[in-house]
Amino acid sequence: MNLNYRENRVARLLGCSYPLIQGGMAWVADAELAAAVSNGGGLGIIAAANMPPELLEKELVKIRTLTDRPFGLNIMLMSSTVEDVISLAEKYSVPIITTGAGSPGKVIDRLKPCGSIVIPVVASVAQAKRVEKQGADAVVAEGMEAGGHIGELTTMVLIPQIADSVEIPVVAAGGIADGRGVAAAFALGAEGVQVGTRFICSSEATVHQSYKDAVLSARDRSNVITGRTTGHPVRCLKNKLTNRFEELEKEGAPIEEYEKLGAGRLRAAVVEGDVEWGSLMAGQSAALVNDILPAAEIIEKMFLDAGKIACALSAVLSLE
Ligand code: TUI
Repeated sequence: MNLNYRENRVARLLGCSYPLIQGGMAWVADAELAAAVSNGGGLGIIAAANMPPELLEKELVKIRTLTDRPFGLNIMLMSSTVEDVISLAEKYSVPIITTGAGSPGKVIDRLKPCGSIVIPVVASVAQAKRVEKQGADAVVAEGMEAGGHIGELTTMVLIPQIADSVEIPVVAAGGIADGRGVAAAFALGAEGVQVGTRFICSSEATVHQSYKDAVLSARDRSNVITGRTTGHPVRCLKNKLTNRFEELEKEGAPIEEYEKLGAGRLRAAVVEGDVEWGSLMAGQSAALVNDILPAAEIIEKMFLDAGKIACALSAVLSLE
């Protein structure tokens, strides 16, 4: 399919056919998924998360055997291994870096001189303005519909405010899982989208089948945010683990108790398929995900549908 994205700043910046970035989902976003997204015309992302550096290095070597297209690395700034991750990004000349969960100044300073494009994920106008000043090439504006660690604003109100506040391109994230979301994001002022949850249910995601099934059966109110009281709000699918977190929050339990309960829980969900006591990070868009498809088909359908919506809207919204 040939879509006219040559005029799009995000597709040009990424060197991709489509202005789409795959979310840097911890444990989910490995070389297999990232390569499938990149081969499908989007930007595949490997999530460094808290991965031991030697494992991350294997993923960086592996992706080059699976695709020759551009790919990215997501650096989770709260991780204790950030320094090692930056060194690996340098060593393997990773073309594109996204960051999350913190201020990316150090990453921009170290990796831009090596030729990497740096695109921080932010959740407020102030953060977007700050990263632009620090030298970011674009920004992912993530609404609280997203899965995992989130801010407080919805995609609907965050995207237009950030689009009005910065000159660099804005990529919308949070709640986008189909062509309707893509069209809405562009209507709000974004020039690209970041999509996470939808790709949990791609054929190439190596996620445990039970995790995929949990996303497939999610409904409108299947999500919950825990950790507001500890300052680290995280959106997951409801299960025994989130119920226990909520109890701890009501009791005002000490932070060590949360940490003990949460340790290793995301890996348990993704790798072992523990859907009761694992951390099933997923966005509100899980309710929109009803099938497992190859990543390339997901991307192609999203943009085909978005284009149809844009045409239909231009007829409906044009003045007489
Ligand atoms: O980072 C994410 N999502 C994540 S990270 C993650 S791993 C984790 N697990 C448990 C607790 C916490 C993290 C799971 N999901 N999304 C991008 C994102 N970044 N959302 C919000 C932010 C953010 C927050 C603060 C960006 C910048 C920021 O800056 C703080 C500052 O000092 O400016």
